[in-house]
Amino acid sequence: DLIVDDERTSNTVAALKQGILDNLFYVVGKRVEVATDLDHFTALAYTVRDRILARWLTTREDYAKHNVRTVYYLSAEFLMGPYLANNLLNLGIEDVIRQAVAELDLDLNHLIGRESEPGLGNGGLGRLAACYLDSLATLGVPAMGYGIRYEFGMFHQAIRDGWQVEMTDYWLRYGNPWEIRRPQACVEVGFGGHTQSWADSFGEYKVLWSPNEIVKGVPFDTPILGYRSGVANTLRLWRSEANESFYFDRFNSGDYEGAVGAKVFAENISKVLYPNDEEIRGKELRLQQQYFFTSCSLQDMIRRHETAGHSLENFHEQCTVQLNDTHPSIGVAELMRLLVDIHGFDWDKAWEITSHTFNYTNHTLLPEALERWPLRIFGLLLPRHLELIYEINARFLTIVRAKFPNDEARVARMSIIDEHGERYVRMAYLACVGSSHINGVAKLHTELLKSDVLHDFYELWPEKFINVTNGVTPRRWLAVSNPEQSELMTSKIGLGWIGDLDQLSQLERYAEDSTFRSEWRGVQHAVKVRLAQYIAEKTGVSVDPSSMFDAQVKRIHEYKRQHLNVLYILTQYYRLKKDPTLEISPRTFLFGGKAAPGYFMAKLIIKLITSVAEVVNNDPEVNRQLKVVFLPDYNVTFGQLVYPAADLSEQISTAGKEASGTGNMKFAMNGALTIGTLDGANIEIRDAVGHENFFLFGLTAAEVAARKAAGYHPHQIYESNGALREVIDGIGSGRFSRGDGSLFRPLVDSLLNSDPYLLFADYQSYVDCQDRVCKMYRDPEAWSRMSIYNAARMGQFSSDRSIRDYCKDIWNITRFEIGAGV
Ligand code: 26Q
Repeated sequence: DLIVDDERTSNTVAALKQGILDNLFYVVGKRVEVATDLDHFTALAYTVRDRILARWLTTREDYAKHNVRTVYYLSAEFLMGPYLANNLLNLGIEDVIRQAVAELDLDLNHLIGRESEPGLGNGGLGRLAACYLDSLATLGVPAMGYGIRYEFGMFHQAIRDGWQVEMTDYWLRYGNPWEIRRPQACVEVGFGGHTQSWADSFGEYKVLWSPNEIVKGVPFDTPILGYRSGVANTLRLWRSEANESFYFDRFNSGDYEGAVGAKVFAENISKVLYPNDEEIRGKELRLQQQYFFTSCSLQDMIRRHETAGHSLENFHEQCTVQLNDTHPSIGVAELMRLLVDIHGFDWDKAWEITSHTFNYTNHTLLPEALERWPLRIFGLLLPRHLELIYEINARFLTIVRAKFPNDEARVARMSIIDEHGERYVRMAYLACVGSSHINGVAKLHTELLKSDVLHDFYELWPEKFINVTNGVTPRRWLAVSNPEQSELMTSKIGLGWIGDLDQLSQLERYAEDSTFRSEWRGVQHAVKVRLAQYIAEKTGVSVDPSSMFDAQVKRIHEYKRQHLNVLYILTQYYRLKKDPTLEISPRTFLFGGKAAPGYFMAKLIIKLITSVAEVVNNDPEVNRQLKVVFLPDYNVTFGQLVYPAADLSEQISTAGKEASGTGNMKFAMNGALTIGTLDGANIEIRDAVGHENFFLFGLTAAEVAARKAAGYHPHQIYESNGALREVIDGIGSGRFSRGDGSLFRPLVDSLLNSDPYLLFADYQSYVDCQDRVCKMYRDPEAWSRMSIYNAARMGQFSSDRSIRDYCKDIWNITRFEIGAGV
């Protein structure tokens, strides 16, 4: 036998150096003398990949031996972030690599910084998928992520004249050393056309779908390492390409335009990630993307299942599919099509398999964000699926009528087809009907799904609903991003916390140890210096690392209320203008986040932040106590810099609007204190860290609903609160926009007239709470104590816990024998 994992891939410094030089020469094709940083990064990445391959292939064989269920995580987004540092940690070769690289006169941190991140996601939902892949591999769960290999990921954001400008993200420009193209595993996906039905010779009803276009899906695989588990799972992303025979048929028959058109159609599908814009409805390409990757993935699963020698009848026993929101929910109809039309199953058996295969995770409470597709568009693109959905719906509504007789209003409310006015397919309802389990992503969110958004479905199938609170991976978000704090923690409690975050509780006793607290502050300061340098380089603004770092980084959205944060900044600004001798804790307000390109109000909020920053930072009367920084192009890489450096984490959404939040967890793990509302996972974080270690303000979700029901009048609050009035008048008058009183009018008018996210109702409570924060920061001992308790009590917010919950409550996976301890 040929041994591939031999001395060529051993982890001695000498072998690693040789590996880097070999890869530089044979793969990158450069001599050392002319190699750039990027060449060195690429050679290093290949050297690391060489050390992943053996376990990647072995993992597959091990899973096959154990014959356990496989989890397929279907997601339109995977926001992976850079791989190199994470792979080094998970392999356990960071130290030897650092030395090997140093002996080649290179700097590892510098090379790590050369990697451009695959930003194939918008925000929380895509990043959650990435954290879950990390935990699945760490726990040794047989799992595969399926998604789209977008050629252009999330746009890059620049700030010009204070406004957001979008630029394309060509992340593949210099190649991607982590992926392997697998052209032999390609599949075909049809679009458009028509259906024909007939009775076959046995009198059975048959349907043939003849699509107009056939597109090829080509998989690109990336290994996903577990943390020291010996496991490497796979992320399989599909790229759409022209189907050659389909293309040449047209070409040869003289239909040149048709041939070129087909090629353009095919290659367009995986071209670009959609930002989660306000008005997405009717974007046909988005539906094409969703069907494309879902169909590719299901066909691939069936092929793998059959190749392993299993019968399709047992599909749901071997495979479980998690739908990351409704984006892949067309899979319910697609699996029915594959089973009934292609594999000849009868309806009932096919439905048994399908409905036991899928599970659906919901990520939103905003009714306007629930995905629905106009019937006309849907029927033109997927005529067969629409027929199947009608049939699924008819049978489903029979069940509704049986359980709730004489309640046609309920039937209309629950129908998968929305028949009020223009007709739509309601994707969340399709997902609910086709899934065994439906889960929310935090306790409050799941309760609100049951009582509100999906209440009718809860009444029909209460047993389907469960909660799985989100989590984040402590590997990337602590061990990789915050080496300073990690080292200090490890020096006291050992390394075990990285694979078992509950062990952080052993830090609790150090909260009362003043020596440790002072070490804790030393670490925090060092990390802040690191961020301050970066800010100076990127923006030219100098910030004081001993000021409080107050951070709000997340997508810009009215419900997340970045503008409430601004109202507080301006409140402080006016207080200082009136009394320059006022003693407050110097604070640096850090903002980061992208606005959807078509979301005008979000873009105006960015302009407001940058405008306020310009005034505040240049006013010598206040700029020793207040600094405001908007950091352009917030992404995973920058997140890794900012979470560790924050003293205060802003989690200030209107209660009942943020499904969970995950940045809240990343901050708290890194020792930041939270100022937050009782929303999403904030509630569980506060219960975990202790109410005395959390700055709470604002209305509860129930109070928000009651205020709205009673008739909410923001103008009355404006009239009766002098400080608020001064701030709003300042913004409205042009004081922060060089005298232009019209610039922020839409924002001010929206607040005064409707204020849909209740900023005014929460304003005073927020200001009072911020004043408590200020006071507390002046007592470093008390602050550090609270900070340590926060970090020490975050164990349950590891994505390892979330994945264990999914295994137990949804996927019915009870054995973890592959990874553990290998
Ligand atoms: C839908 C249709 C067409 C185009 C885009 C979209 C689209 C894309 C992305 C809709 C939504 C998203 C992303 C949603 C998201 O990130 N939700 C967040 O999910 C997190 C993980 O569960 C939660 O923590 C956040 O509370 C939730 O806002």
